[in-house]
Amino acid sequence: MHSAAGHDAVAIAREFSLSGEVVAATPYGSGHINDTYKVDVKAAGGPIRFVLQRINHHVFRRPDELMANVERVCAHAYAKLQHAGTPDADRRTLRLIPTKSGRAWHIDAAGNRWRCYHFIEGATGHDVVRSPEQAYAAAQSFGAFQSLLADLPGGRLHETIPDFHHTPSRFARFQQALAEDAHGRAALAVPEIAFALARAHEVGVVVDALRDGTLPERVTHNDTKLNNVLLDDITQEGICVIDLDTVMPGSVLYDFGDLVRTSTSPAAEDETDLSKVRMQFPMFEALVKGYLASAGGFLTPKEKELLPFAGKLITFEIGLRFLTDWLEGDTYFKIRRPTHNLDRARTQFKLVESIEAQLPAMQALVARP
Ligand code: ADP
Ligand code: GN1
Ligand code: MG
Repeated sequence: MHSAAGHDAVAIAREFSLSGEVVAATPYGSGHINDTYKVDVKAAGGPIRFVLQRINHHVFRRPDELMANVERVCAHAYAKLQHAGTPDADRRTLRLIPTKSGRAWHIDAAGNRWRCYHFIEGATGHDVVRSPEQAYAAAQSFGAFQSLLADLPGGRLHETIPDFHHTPSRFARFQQALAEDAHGRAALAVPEIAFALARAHEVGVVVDALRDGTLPERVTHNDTKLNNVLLDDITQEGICVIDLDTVMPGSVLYDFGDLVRTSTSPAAEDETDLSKVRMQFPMFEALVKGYLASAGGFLTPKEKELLPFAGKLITFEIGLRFLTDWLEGDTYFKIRRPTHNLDRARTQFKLVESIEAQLPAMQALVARP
């Protein structure tokens, strides 16, 4: 079976050691970057499922370094969970399935890199938050993930996308796209462009502090959107952090911030009715509680103090990236309609406004002993 993208995912799946007969491979999930397939396998003990992914090598220019990171992260996390006697360690971290020739990933004839994971059953990644309990669970999981990787051996991880969360570089790229206006689209985004330009002075807060040492570098996830943690379908507990492509050195503030971006508004990331977009304080409260429950032990006072601002900063950064991609002609994020990236940018900026209006209250909450 060939997918819409033209890949024979069944044939690729058969390259991996899947202990049974591959019967189908179906496009799966709502990620913006990689191609993900659910693989159905007929095994002796009954049907089992796997996840097969093609790494987007236009986004990840050094896919072999990326896979080396993922291999190290999965192995370390799994070993620690097992060592701690975690009863369901198999569901608590991604585990790579090797290829039939014993490699951690497969390279097809066209040079695409493919990997295969065990399927985490009975858990779901949500695009929109539905309850403070979900927000708590997501934040607790990402804090636990950071904690698990704090003692990762083997030296610094590769930077899979250099300057990924360097907000000033993202701003400079936006300015360049605006100056070029290669597709004549700037005229259609006048208020959004003005909104972005008015916030130039704030973009350096985290990277400046990382550079002068007032914030520490840690192993972070860097893409902590709500749908990158699977929550148990019955208990809603955080089960497994996924999407490990951007795990690399960074600031925990961008991790916490992306939880604020994706887990406080009742609207989808691409909602076009902006009246629905807002930062809901009870969700923020739950995020702080969940995050401090697992990360509170290692955060510095400055990291803690900047948690609310981080929510605003990354929502602005991702809004800028969507706006830049719109100006550049939609070359980066997958889109499903012509104005998709502009719609996404508008939603992010509306959320930035809502966070700005509530920032003093958010800061007061975090400052409480
Ligand atoms: P992308 O980088 O495109 O966002 P992800 O790694 O987040 O790709 O995977 C896309 C979707 O596939 C996720 O949102 C999740 O729903 C699903 N998924 C990924 N890995 C697994 C897994 N091991 N078990 C179950 N579902 C998974
Ligand atoms: C992309 O891969 P996915 O869909 O989880 C993007 C993130 C953005 C996010 C916006 C490697 O994440 O940085 O925050 O879209 N990933 C990459 O939804 O650029
Ligand atoms: Mg994802």
